[in-house]
Amino acid sequence: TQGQVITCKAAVAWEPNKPLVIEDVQVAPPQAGEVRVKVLYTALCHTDAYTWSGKDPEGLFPCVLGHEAAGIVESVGEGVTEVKAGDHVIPCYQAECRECKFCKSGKTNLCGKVRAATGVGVMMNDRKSRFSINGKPIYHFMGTSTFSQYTVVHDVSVAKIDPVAPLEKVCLLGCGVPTGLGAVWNTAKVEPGSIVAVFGLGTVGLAVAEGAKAAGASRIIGIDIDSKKFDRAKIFGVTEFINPKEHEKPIQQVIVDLTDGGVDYSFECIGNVSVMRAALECCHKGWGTSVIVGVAASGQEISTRPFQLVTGRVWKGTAFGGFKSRSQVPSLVDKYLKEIKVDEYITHNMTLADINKAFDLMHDGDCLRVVLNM
Ligand code: NAD
Ligand code: AHE
Ligand code: ZN
Repeated sequence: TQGQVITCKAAVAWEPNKPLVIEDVQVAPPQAGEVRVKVLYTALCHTDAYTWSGKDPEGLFPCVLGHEAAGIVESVGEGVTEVKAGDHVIPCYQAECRECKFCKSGKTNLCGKVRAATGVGVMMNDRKSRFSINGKPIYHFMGTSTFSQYTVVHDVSVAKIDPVAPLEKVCLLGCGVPTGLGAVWNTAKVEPGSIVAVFGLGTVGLAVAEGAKAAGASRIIGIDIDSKKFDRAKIFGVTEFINPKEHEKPIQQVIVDLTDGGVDYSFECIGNVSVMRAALECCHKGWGTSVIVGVAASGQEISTRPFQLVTGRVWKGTAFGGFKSRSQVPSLVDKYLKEIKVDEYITHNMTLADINKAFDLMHDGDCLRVVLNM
C-alpha cells in the first residue's frame, strides 16, 4: 500500500452534534515529514465530545475526530527517519520537534512546529487534508484524527513505543492518563506530605489522584457532584470525598475548614469555570497552587479577586500534563509495563461501528474510558 491511496472506514463528524457516520474515506499517502498509521485501538476523550458539540473555536466540520490511540506505522514520507513501517506508535496531539523556540526553551512541552496547521485541520506541507470522500476534503483534528482505520500525522507528532506493550491498553497514554499524572509531577510538582484536592473524578481526575499518591501526598481530597464516583476513586488513591451538593457553604470554604487553611495543590479536571475559581480559592494562603486541566468552552472566562494571588496563591494550567510527547510517552509505556495503572481506566470495549453508542456511554457515571477496536 506504500505510496497508494488507502480506502478505509472512518467515523466522520459532518456537523456539530449530529451522529458520527461510518464512511469509506480515502487516506492519501504521507508526504515529506509525514507518517501514515494504521490505527488499531482508539479511546474517546471528553475533548472529542467538546469539539463535536460545536463549542470549540478550533472545531471544523466535516472532520475525523479522535486523539487517544495506538497503532502501527504503515508507511512514511520522504525524510522521515525516526519511525519506519511496522513500528508501534502512539499519535501525539502535542507535537515535539526539538528545534522550535518552545521545544528549545526547556520551559514548556508545547511545540510550535505544526500547531498552526493542526489547529485548522490540515497538514503543514501543503496546508491540505489527507482525508477525502470522493474528492471532498475532510478536516483533520488535533493533528491525530484517530477515529479512522488509517490516519496521517506529522513525524513530530508520533511516539515510537515498545512493541511488547498491549496497544489495546496503552492507547490511553495518548491523552487522559498522562495529562493527570503530569499535572501532578510536571506542572504542580507535588511534594511528599502535601494536601491535594482533585475536582472531577473522571479519567483525568483519577490520574491526578494516582500521580499524587505516587508523589507521596498525605491527603487526597476528591470532589465530585456524582457520589457514584467515590468508591472507585479509592483504588486510585483518593482518601476523602466531598460532594458539593451535600453542603450549603461554598465548596472552597468547606475545604479550607477541613484543611486548616487550605490545600497545598488543587486540580480542576472538569472544564467548569466556577469550579476553577473554587479550586483556586481552596488553596492555602502564601503558597497554594491550583492547576487548570479541564477544557472550558469558547467564550467562558475565569475570575477571582486579585487578592487571592496577591496573597500568594498561584494559578497554572497544563496541556498533556507538561510531558514532552515523543521523548516521554515511550517511557510512560515502559512505566505502564511495571507500575502505573492504565487497564483500570478502561470500563468498556467496543468497535468503531458502535462509536455513537460509545459517546452516549461517556455520559454515564460508571464510564471512564471506552476503547474501540478499529
Ligand atoms: P469526565 O467527564 O470523565 O470527568 C469529569 C468529572 O467531573 C465527572 O466525574 C463529573 O461527575 C464531574 N463533575 C462535573 N461537574 C462537576 C462539578 N460542578 N463539580 C464537581 N464535579 C463535577 O472527563 P475527563 O475525561 O476526566 O476529562 C476532564 C476534563 O479534562 C475535560 O474538560 C477534558 O476536555 C479535559 N482534558 C484536558 C486535557 C489537557 O491537556 N489539559 C487533556 C485531557 C482532557
Ligand atoms: N481547541 C480548544 C483547546 C482545547 C485544548 O485546550 N486542548 C488541550 C488538550 S485537551 C486533550 O483532551 C491542549 O493540549 N491544548 C494546548 C493546545 O495547543 O491546543 C479551544 O478551546 O480552542
Ligand atoms: Zn483528550
